[in-house]
Amino acid sequence: MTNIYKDIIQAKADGQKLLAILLDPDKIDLNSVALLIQKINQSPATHIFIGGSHVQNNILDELIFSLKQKVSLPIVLFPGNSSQISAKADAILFLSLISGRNPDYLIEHQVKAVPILKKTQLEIISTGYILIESGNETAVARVSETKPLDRKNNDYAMHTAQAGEMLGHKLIYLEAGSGAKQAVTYEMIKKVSNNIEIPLIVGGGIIDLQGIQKAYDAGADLVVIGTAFENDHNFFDYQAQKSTIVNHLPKAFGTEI
Ligand code: 1GP
Repeated sequence: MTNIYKDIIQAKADGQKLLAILLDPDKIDLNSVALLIQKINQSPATHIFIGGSHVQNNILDELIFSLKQKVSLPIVLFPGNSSQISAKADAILFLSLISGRNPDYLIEHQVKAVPILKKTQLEIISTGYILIESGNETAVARVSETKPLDRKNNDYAMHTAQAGEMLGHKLIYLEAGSGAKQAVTYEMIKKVSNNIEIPLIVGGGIIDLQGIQKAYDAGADLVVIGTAFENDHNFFDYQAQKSTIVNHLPKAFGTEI
């Protein structure tokens, strides 16, 4: 059994920021996985998340197997539903879509996942998942048939996160949705992170290094980058060259870029 959650807690206690690259198996060509692996290893990522709203191919096991040959980062499932579980990963964000009011995504998919999870050694990390309105309809909103929270109502987002914490979730994931036009506001990140004890993940629509840095400054403990890296595997190289703030980056970025 891995200790991924314990490590996240430790990083938070040490003030170390974390960065996950999100891989959507639907958009990955197994033939070019060598380049993907090279770019992941050159990046400042601390975790790999794997998932998507409607993963349809069945390359999940094979992809994780290939990654594990050459990448030492923890591989964490970030599933859209119970069909996206692979025993080959290290952990799973066991999500409940607490911003939504669709029982399927609050509890039904989780119940269906149990018999599958019981046959694995995956570390299960209970996560309150909060979708925030972001200027365009995202795949999560479409697939889950839920309404995102008002991006200006920081108090309601905070109360939702606090309810998630009180219910026993171990992480809160503030999500604008993959490819979001607008990321979650820094004010909202600050409000939520200042008012929960558990670590805060932030993702959706973050497309540059400044966006990552600002999310950290606002209180995000772990930032997720999906689309920007998916569109350009050199994302972190260019970003490092372009950035004038690189020397001020948190420890997660180390000296590798
Ligand atoms: C999506 O938070 C992740 O669930 C990442 O979003 O693809 O916009 O980076 P992006």
